Amino acid sequence: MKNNQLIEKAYEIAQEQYSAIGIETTAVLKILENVPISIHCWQGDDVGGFEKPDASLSGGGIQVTGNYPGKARTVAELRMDFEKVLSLIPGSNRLNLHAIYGEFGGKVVDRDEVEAKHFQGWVDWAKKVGIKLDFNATCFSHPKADDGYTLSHKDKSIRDFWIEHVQRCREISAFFGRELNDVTIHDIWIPDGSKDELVDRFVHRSLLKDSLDKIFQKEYNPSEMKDALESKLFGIGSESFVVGSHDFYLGYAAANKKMVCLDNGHFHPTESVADKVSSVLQFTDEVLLHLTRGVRWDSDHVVTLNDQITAIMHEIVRANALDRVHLALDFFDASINRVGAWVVGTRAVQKALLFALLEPVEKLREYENNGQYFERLAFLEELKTKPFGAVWDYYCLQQGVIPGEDYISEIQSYERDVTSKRNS
Ligand code: RNT
Ligand code: ZN
Repeated sequence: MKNNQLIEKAYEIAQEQYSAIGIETTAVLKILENVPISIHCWQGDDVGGFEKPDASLSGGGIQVTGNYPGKARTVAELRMDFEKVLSLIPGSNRLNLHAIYGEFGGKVVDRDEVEAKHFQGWVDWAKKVGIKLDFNATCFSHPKADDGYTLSHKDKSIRDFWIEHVQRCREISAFFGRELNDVTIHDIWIPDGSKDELVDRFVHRSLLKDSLDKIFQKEYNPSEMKDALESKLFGIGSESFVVGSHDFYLGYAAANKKMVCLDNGHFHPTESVADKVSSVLQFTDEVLLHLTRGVRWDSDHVVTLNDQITAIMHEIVRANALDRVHLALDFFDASINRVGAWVVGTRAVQKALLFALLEPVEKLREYENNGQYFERLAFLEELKTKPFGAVWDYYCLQQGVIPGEDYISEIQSYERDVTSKRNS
């Protein structure tokens, strides 16, 4: 039997099995198809960007490891690689850009000079490819970030420089939103913090608050752009103190009607980001997630279908909050094929979401409400081995995307024909 026929046959059986527990797979696949994943551009070139001079990852509290050959060296190569990625993942997804990825025409354009025109090419391309865009200010990899502070710097001129940058990035975000007819989410993450013990915690946090107030003075139409604030627990070089902590941004977001960005690499490893969804959504309308895989620390490994990601998706679905939670990716692995890394990570998130959507929540809730806790536990265990892989394969087929592991050879040919020919 041909592979596709096998997939269809397996799906028919899976469909019946899910139907028996009250889940209609066709309806589930319709939902899945309409949940976009905001795919980060920076997996394609190790967070390098296209500034002149090169914005190499420094002064930023983030690190990329690995030197696998074939990384995108130009905007054209990055777009080409990303189009390859899009051809291998189902659904309609988004591209998440950083300010250092503009087209600066070989000129030195400092961060306080970035403009919408530097991103016109991305907008034209996005229209052509049919995707929407998200955006990020780049407050790292810059001499003015080298001593570890940006928006909370004690030197006003440095603060003002970064305020100007972020204001411009919000403007660019609104431009994306208008041009592409869909809200662009602008995420602010800053590396500010200290390697060693710090005395002036209060001062830095009040400076950050003040900078944010200035940044948000200009209001944008929420159909064009929305703001998110991303916290962190620690970084390389900011082990003892991070200005933009979770408490800080959660407070700021709740008081100022912004959303927080929860990056699941940015918490203590035993802390559950899944558990935060139902708390945060009581006080802010929406939330942005940066999905990643921290191995022992915030290591930004490629997302896989693991307990953490599955738990997050369960929480979103059980809270009926798919329209209030924005899913974005944040990992960068330079030690393996980068296009492959992108595809593995995106598909893993989509699989986790499918897994969560295939859960008969009502039945579980009924057990819970009746105090039938053994029944709840047993059912949850059984759900783990239902044939969800058959539904996933069928979904890929239906979306015109290679199902199963057959996409590996697609990436191998792309490597052979394209990326391996690039000298870095
Ligand atoms: C860093 C944050 C942030 C970055 C990107 C590149 O710790 O997670 O989201 O990874 O902006
Ligand atoms: Zn992040």
